[in-house]
Amino acid sequence: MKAFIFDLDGVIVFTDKFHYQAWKTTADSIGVYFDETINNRLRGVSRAESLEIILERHTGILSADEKANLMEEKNNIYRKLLDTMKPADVSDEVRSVLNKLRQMGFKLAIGSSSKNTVFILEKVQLRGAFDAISDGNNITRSKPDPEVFLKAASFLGEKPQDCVVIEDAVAGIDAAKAAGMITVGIGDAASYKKSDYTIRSFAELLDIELFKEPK
Ligand code: B16
Ligand code: MG
Repeated sequence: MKAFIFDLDGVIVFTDKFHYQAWKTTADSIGVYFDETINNRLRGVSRAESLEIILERHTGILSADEKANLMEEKNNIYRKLLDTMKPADVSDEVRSVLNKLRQMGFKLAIGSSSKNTVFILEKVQLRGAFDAISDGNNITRSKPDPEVFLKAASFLGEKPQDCVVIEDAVAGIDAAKAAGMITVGIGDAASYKKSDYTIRSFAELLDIELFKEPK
């Protein structure tokens, strides 16, 4: 293994509560029912696809402009919430594991669907922890398509088969497998059968026997 590619939301930081608040306000503004169960379906899914999931409960038809306005409204609310983030929002455990992996000589990258990746990393002072960032701004197809992870490997100058992906979303594990990478599931993805390895805490990443055959 030469490199580790980390998903952002649900792995390094936990911004799902902010996504929820922002989508809830936006859904309320057009009278569409939205709750935390529906919010769980938005994990790892792009902004545009998230809106389509929310609009499953909308009776009328919205134009492309109306949808773009709703996404902008949601993102403005979300960015205000992200603006409250600070370095303490990343655990010492996460920082310590990233430092240890780097000391061991591994390259580190982010592979996220979010277009707010750099903003978030700067707020929590982790921008410098990664050698490359592949995110929602450099892809045309979102997870489960492998594009975001293949671009991350390419930015790092590594072959896909030499990369390990750490993901919390089922769509993210599918994307990493489609890219030919080794997968580590955490959170929701810890119980997903396509995860080659599962971890219950971030620190367990250092205990995985990555050089043995996966289960
Ligand atoms: P944005 P990840 C994903 O981040 C989130 O899990 C998902 O809920 C969100 O819709 C998506 O980013 C797009 O985010 O609106 O900021 O571009 O898990 O891929 O790091
Ligand atoms: Mg995620």
